[in-house]
Amino acid sequence: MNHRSTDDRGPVIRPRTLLLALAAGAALVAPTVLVAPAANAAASTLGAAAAQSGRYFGAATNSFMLNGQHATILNREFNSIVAENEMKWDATEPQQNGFNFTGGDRLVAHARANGMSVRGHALVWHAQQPGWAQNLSGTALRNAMTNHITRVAGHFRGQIHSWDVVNEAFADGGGGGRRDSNLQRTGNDWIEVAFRTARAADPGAKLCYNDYNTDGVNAKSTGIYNMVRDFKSRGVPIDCVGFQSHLGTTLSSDYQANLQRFADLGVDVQITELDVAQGSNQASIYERVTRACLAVARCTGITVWGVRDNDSWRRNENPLLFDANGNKKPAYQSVLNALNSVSGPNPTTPPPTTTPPPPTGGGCTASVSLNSWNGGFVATVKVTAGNSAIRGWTVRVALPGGTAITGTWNAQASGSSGTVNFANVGYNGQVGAGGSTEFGFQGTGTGPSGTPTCTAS
Ligand code: G2I
Repeated sequence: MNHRSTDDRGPVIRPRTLLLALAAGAALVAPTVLVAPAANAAASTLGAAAAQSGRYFGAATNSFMLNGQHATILNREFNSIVAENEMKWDATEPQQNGFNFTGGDRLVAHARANGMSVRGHALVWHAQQPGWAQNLSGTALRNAMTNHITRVAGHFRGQIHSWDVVNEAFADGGGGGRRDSNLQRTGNDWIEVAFRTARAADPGAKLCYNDYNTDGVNAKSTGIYNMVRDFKSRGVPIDCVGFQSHLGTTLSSDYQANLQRFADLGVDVQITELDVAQGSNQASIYERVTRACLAVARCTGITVWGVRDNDSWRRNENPLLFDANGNKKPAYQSVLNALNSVSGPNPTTPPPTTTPPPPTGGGCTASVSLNSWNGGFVATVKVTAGNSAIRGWTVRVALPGGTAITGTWNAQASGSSGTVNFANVGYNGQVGAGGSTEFGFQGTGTGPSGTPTCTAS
């Protein structure tokens, strides 16, 4: 299917326009201008070309760059933007609980005014933390992290198509393990807590894990792969993985295969910070990355990390698609051609299932597993159907005095303290005989103790 939007078809006089022109008495000197566009007319900008297969093509920018030639190219070529720096922790929360959304808001407003979508970058990261957070540890840092995510993702709620919830948490080198950081030292579960908190704050955004040096099957990408697989199996809300793709003069031959293995776990993949060192291979590496994304149905878009070479954090490597004078480079043409060579597959979510609802009946049980620290907790509740399928469930949980729920995922809570009923949401009420599903909630104070009761419908 061709999803090309009308704005890339060039000036075409359509029959209706022609009739109106005639009715208005306009002179019609050249009726042959009534030419339909070729079915496979090439799009002339990156964004329009990517949109032919339902993908976005974005660029990193900064609010102070939204003028002159940078803005002209940005608005013409791209249909998505990401804040290069202005949505990071140091920029958005310079004092603890003192938030500044000026730059981020300007970027979102610019995107809206120009019909672009916005990626969010990045809620939590070991780098670019404000000084006050760098000096925190343990529970104080954990609580600061969840507060930061809640406030920032909450502020931009509904305006961000994908958030980099956690950035660069894995170590380089051969081990495939986590990077040491103040966040990692709060406990290995910090990443899943971050994702759960982000889901509660902006349920409509795709939630991504984002990292670099993951441009093929290697120890680091495999460590991340194992984490994503684990998250999916336990119902931790992760929707996408970002591959930064800050590339040199070579590209791993299994770049596409690596994207595909993540997609096969049931997450979207996105190329999030693409730039490629200038050299004889620049255009071909850009092209191969683009073709790899197009070949993976769940690769939903590409973002380049800047517009012109002189805008880049690697400016002495001239790694972008436009030179310092704003001219299109050979790499630009290779990307555009690649995007135009494919009109599908469209990134899709799996087709809706047509399985008939199971019959009413059968009971259920629920069990809680708790991650708690001094002052807060995350509870994961497993709901298991008895020996017949169920159509819905309600789990009743008694919370100790002083405990308050601050976020719930995969369930609807009746309140935030005391005895709380959690009911299934639309997509997880049906559970087959002996099958199970998970929901969770987090809060301040002490987590629930004892076994909750489960009622099936
Ligand atoms: O390092 C390249 C990227 C790797 N992945 C995560 C990205 O967030 C990261 O972007 C870069 C920006 O391109 C730089 O512009 O992140 C750097 C660190 O946050 C950014 O550099 C910083 C400078 O180091 C600071 O001195 C400066 O105050 O930009 C800041 C704001 O201009």
